[in-house]
Amino acid sequence: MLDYINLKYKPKKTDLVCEFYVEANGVSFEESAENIAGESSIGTWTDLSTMNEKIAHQLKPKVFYLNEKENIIKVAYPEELFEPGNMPQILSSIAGNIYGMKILKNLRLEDITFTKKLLESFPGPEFGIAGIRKLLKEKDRPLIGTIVKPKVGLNEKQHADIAYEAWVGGLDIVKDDENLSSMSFNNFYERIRQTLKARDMAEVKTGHKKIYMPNVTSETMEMLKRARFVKANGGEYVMIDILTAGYASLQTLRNANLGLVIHAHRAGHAALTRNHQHGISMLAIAKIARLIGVDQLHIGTAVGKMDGAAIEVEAIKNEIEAKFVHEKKKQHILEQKWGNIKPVFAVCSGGLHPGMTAELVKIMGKNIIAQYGGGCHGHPDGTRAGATSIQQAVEAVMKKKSLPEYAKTHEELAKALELWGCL
Ligand code: CAP
Ligand code: MG
Repeated sequence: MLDYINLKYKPKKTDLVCEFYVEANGVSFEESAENIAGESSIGTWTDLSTMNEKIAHQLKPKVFYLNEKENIIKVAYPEELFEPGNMPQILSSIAGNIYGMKILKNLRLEDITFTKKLLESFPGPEFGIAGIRKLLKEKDRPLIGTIVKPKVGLNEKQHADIAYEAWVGGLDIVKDDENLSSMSFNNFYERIRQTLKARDMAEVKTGHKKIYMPNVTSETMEMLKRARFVKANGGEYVMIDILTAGYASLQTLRNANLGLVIHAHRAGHAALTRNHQHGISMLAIAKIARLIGVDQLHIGTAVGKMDGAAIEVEAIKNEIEAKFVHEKKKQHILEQKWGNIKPVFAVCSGGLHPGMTAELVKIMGKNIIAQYGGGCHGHPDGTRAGATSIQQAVEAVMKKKSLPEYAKTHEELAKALELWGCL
């Protein structure tokens, strides 16, 4: 073994630093740390005749922090171990083979701190929060949207009609669901044509900017073809499922520089993030996505149907004491100053209805995109009324009025609050 533990070592600016949660299996905590550092960089299970002083000296990572009580280690990796601008390579190192080692019972990559050189090797978001607010001409309030529901099953015309109802009802954004791409009953190209036409009509009718986020998730060549088609038909946005499509695919979409806002859905993230003893934290995923260049990212709601404690969800977005991250350091990953890398808009979605809006804004702040799927189309009077009830809920929050109070003079909101037991 190369003796990777050096508790006196102070990470350099040229070191990429990882924080891992570690549970050893039949070996000491120190031995597990040695193996993590080795297998994620230059080592393997035995000493090597092919190893030389130069490699060991220049590329050996250092385990500079060991906290057996809290199961935390920190490793500083020289940045030469990583190819700039290649996220799959970076993750094949620090989030690769190490998960399969028998000497570990559990392993979770909690956090990554990239170096300046690596940060600068990725473009980050093209638009970011400021660019999106400029596009929508909305400076202050949360942006509101819906997902056309049912997730799949509607044909192109039904999809476009429902989108129109949602926009005219008062929502800014309509998006496809994560599992809607190009189906036998709903062709991508035809859906885009019809839904963008519906968007134009809704803009004329309301006098407001409206956004459609078509899901271009597919094989990479086809994905680019679909994204270019969106652009050619006057679309401003695309959506991609970043985990199932993969980071290389996301890089392809971003690096194509199509001038489209990128909405990142995180379907499948919980396979990595949900078990707090194993996998990859959402915090780390958020950093990766921001660096590659998504403009908007699903981070959870804290109040809706999906798992994710308020403190954890908030920590990804806001500057707070993040209890789940060890040593209680400040985290504000999406909006943190990262050189020229723009801030990412946090998307809160999953099980939201108008009655949750005040609590959501209290936890997450106003700089969010709130999406209501069932919470819009589940309204007793249909999609348009559902959209209006959401708009009214946001209005109430902005005017600092309680939702039940505001509902006294706003029928759509009243019906939504009644349906979901908030009156
Ligand atoms: C929301 C949603 C999103 C979830 C994913 C859905 O719909 O479209 O996919 O938000 O969760 O299908 O569930 P509802 P997350 O409003 O009807 O729940 O954002 O946590 O990744
Ligand atoms: Mg969905």
